[in-house]
Amino acid sequence: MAIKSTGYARSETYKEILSQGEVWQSVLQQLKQSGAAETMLQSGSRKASWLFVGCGTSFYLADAAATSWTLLTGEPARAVPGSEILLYPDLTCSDSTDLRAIVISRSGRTSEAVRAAHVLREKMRIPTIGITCAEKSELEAECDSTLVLNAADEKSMVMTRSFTSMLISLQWTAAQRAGNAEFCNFLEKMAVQFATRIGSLAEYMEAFVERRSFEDYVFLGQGPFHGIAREAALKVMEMSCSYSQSFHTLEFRHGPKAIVTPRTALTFFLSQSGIASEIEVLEEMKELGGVTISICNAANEDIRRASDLVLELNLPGDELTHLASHIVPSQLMGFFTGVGKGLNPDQPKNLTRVVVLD
Ligand code: F1P
Repeated sequence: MAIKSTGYARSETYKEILSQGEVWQSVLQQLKQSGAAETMLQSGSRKASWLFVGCGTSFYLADAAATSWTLLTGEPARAVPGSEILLYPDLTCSDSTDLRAIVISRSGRTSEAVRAAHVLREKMRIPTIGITCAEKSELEAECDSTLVLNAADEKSMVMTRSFTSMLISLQWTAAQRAGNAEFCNFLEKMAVQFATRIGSLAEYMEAFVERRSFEDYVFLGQGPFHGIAREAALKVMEMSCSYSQSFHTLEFRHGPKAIVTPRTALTFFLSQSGIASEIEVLEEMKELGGVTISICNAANEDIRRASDLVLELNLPGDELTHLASHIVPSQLMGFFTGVGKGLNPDQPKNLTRVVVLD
C-alpha cells in the first residue's frame, strides 16, 4: 500500500512523534524553572543506590534511565519491572543502606506501577519518587514526591514523546545531582538542533519502509543503548504487529544471528564507546545478507559501506546527550510499517492506553 495515500499526517501518533524536539525544550524549561528535580533529590546521602521501576515502555525507559544515572552520577542503579517488585520483593532488596526508588508511569494509573510504589514506600520503607505526565495521579498519591511533565503527555496509545521526555528529564536530574551543568546545557542545545532534523529523518524512514518489507526486525544496542533497542523492538511490535526482538549488539553473534536472511531488518544503535566492535558486527550481518540500518551521531566510511540506510543525527554533546533522540527513527519505522500494512497506529491491535488490573 502506498504510504502517502493513507493520509497518515492527520494521525495523532505521527504529529506527536514530530513534536519531540519542541516538547523536550519546554520540558527542560519546566525543570529549570520548577526546581522539582532538586527537591526530589534533597534528602539522604550523596551515595545512594537506585531502583528504576516501570511497566512496558516505562520499564525500557527505566533501563535507559538507570544506565544513564550510573554513567552520570557513579551511583549504582538498576531497572526492575513493576511486577517483579510485587511477585519477587526479596529480589529487590540490596545491601545498600540508602536505597531509593524512582517509579515511572506516563498515566500514573498502571496498577502494577502504583502497587509497586506502595510496596516500596509503605512495606519496604524505601524513599520513592514518581515521574509521570498526568496530574494528580494514583502514583503521585503513593510517592514521597512526584515530577509531573504534563507538556510531554500525549493522545497516542503508544508512548513516544512521553518516553523521550521522561528519559531526558531523568538524565537532566542525574546531571544536576552530579553537578554537571555542561551536560544540562548540551541537552538544551540537542533539543533545539533535533527539532530541525526530525522532518528529514521522517522522510528518509518513510522512503526506506515504502521500498521494503521484512519478516523479522532486530534492534541492537550496548550500554545505555540497550534500553533504547528494547523500546524500539516494542514500538515496531505495537504499531505494526511485526515480529521484533532486541539484543546487546555483540550478543547477537552468540546464536541469534541464525535468523538472518535478506528479509531481516537489523537496526544498529551505534555508540561512541563501543563503535569499533559494533561496526564489526554490522559488517558481519551485512555479509550474512541482512538489511542493515545504522543510527549514529556521525557516520564513517565503514558504517556507510555496511549499511543499507544510515541515519546521522549530528547533535551536540556526548553519546548520553543523544540517547533519547536515537529512538525516534524506530518510532517512525514502526509507524510507517504499520500504515504500510493498512493498520492504524492510533488504534494498535489488542492494546489499551493503560493496563488497570482488578
Ligand atoms: C505503560 C504501558 C505502555 C504501553 C501501553 C500500556 O503505561 O505499558 O508502555 O504502551 O500503553 O501501558 P504507563 O504506566 O507508563 O502509563
